Amino acid sequence: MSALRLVLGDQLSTSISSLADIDKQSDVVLMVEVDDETSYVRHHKQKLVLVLSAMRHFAARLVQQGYHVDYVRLDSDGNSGSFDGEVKRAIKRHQPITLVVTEPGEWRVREMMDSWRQNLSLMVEIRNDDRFLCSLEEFNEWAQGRKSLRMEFFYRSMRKKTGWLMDHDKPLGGEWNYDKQNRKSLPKDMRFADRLRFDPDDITRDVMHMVAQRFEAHFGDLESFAWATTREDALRALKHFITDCLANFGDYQDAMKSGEDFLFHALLSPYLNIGLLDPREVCEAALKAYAEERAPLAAVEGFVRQVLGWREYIRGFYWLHMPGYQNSNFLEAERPLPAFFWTADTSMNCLRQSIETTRRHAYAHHIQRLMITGNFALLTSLDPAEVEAWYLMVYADAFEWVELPNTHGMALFADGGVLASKPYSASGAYINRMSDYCSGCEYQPGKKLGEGACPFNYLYWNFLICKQHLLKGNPRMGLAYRNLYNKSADEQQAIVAQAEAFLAALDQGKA
Ligand code: FAD
Ligand code: DLZ
Ligand code: SF4
Repeated sequence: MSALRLVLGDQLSTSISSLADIDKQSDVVLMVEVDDETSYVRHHKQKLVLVLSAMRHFAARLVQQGYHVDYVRLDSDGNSGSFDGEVKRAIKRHQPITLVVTEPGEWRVREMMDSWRQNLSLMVEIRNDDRFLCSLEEFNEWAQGRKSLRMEFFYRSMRKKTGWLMDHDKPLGGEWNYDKQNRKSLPKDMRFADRLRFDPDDITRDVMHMVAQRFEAHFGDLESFAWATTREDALRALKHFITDCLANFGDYQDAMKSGEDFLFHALLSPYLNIGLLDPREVCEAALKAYAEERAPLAAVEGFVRQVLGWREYIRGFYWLHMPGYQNSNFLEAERPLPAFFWTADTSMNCLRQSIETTRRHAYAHHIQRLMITGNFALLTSLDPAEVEAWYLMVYADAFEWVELPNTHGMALFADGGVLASKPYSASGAYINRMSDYCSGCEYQPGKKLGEGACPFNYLYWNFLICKQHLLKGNPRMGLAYRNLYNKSADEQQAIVAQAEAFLAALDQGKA
C-alpha cells in the first residue's frame, strides 16, 4: 500500500486536500471514532450524534465511490481511544509508505500531528485546509504590521479579492456594510417559515442509541435531533434557507423571540464546520438569490459578511494567536459557572429561553450567545476558561478554532481588546428592545434598582464601576463612563450594593 489518508470528523468533504491525488487501488482512507475526541469536553449529545453519524455516512459514501476505507468505531475491538494510537495501529495493519493528513481545526490536534513527523517511521504530509476562502498565509500577511485587527477591514479585503458584491473597486450600493439595517425588532404578526429538519435514518438512529447509552450524563436533549448528516441533506438545508429565510435574514438578524428558536437564521454552521457544505458554495447561493432578485442587497450582504467576513477572520485570528490565546484574563474574571447554565433553572427569562434552546437543539443564534449568555458571563465576571468550556460543549457547531475567539475575545473581552474594540456589554433595555423575553419575566426591564429591577441593569453599571481601572481609558467606552459619572455617588453605591447581593446569591447557587 502506498498512502494512508486520515480524515477527521470535521473534514467530511470529498474535496478535502488529504484525498486529492488519492489512488483508489493502493491507498487507504482511515477514519476513527475515538474516546479522546468524544470526551475531551463533554459534548452535547446532539453534537456527538451529528459528528459520528456524519462520519459514518461519509465513509459509506466513499466506499460507494470505490475507495478503500478503514473505519474504526468507538466499540471496535482494540480501539486505543486516540488519533495517535489509531494511526499507529493502522500503520501496522496497512504498512503504508506515507501518511497524508489535512491540517486540523484545533491546536492540540495540530501539535499531535507535528509530533508524528518525529515519531512515526514513515513520511508524514500535512496539507493545508483549502476549504477556507482565505489561507492562513494570506491572513498572516494581511495582519502583519497592523496595530489592530478589525474584522471590517479584513472583510473589505476579502470582498475585493473575491469580487463579490463589488461594482469594480467600489462596494455594490455604495456601502460596505448594511449592518445598521440589520437591527429591526420583529413585528408582532411576523410569520416564520417552518424550518427544514431531518428525520434520523437507520445510521443516525444507531448512533443515537449508542450516545444514549454511552454518554447518558452529557448535557442536551437527544430525541429532538434533526440535523442533516449527509451532504445531500445539508444542500437541502442550504436551499431552504436561501428560498425561505434569506430575504428576512438581514432585517431580523439581531432579534429574539420566545418559542422561535431559529427565526431567519441559516442553521448552516454545523454543516460548514464539519465539511458537509463549503463556504464558497454557500455564499454563491446567496449571491445568486440577489442576482435573481429573490433577496435584497442588505440581507445578502449581511449573510456574506458572516461567512466571508466573520468566519474567515475568526479562523485566521485563532491560528495567528495560538498557542496561548486562551491564557489572558484581562478583566480579572474568576467566578465559577453557575449551575443554571446546565439546568436553565433561573428566573431570568432571557437566560432561561437561551439555555433551553441550547439544550433542545445544540443551537442558539448569535445574539443569544453574545448578548444573553455571553453578556451575563461578562457582567458577572465568570471565569473565561469555564465559560469557554461551556460553549465548546453545548453547540453542535463548536470547534475550538471558531468557539475560542468568539467566546474569549468577542463575548468576554478576556483578551483586552485584541479581537473587539470594546466589551459587548448591555443592560436590560437592549434585551427588551431586541426580544419579547421581558414580557414573560418576573423582573422589569425598565426598573433600574430595588425589588423587581432587571438584574442586567444594575449588573451593567456595577461592571462599569468595578472594571473602571481597566476600561475607563478605552475611547469607545467614553460615552458609557460619562453616563456612569452623571450618576450620583449615592446611586452608584446603591447599584454596587444590589449587584453584590445578586452575586453573593449567585455564588450560593441561587438562580
Ligand atoms: P447565521 O447567523 O445565520 O450566520 C450565517 C453563518 O455565518 C453561520 O453559519 C456561520 O458559519 C457564520 N458566522 C456568523 N457569525 C460568525 C462568527 N462570529 N464566527 C464565525 N462564523 C460566523 N460559531 C460557530 O460556528 N461555532 C462556534 O463554536 C461558535 N461559538 C460562538 C460563541 C460565542 C460566545 C459567540 C458570540 C458566537 C459563536 N459562534 C460560533 C458564532 C455564531 O454565533 C454562529 O456561527 C451562528 O450562531 C451559527 O448559526 P447560523 O448558522 O444560524 O448562523
Ligand atoms: C468532535 C469530534 C468527535 C465528538 N468525535 C470525533 C471522532 O470520534 N473522530 C474524529 O475523527 N473526530 C471527531 N470529532 C472531531 C474532532 O474533534 C476534530 O476533528 C478535531 O478537534 C480537530 O478539529
Ligand atoms: Fe432578561 Fe431582565 Fe428582560 Fe428579565 S427583564 S428577560 S432578566 S432582560
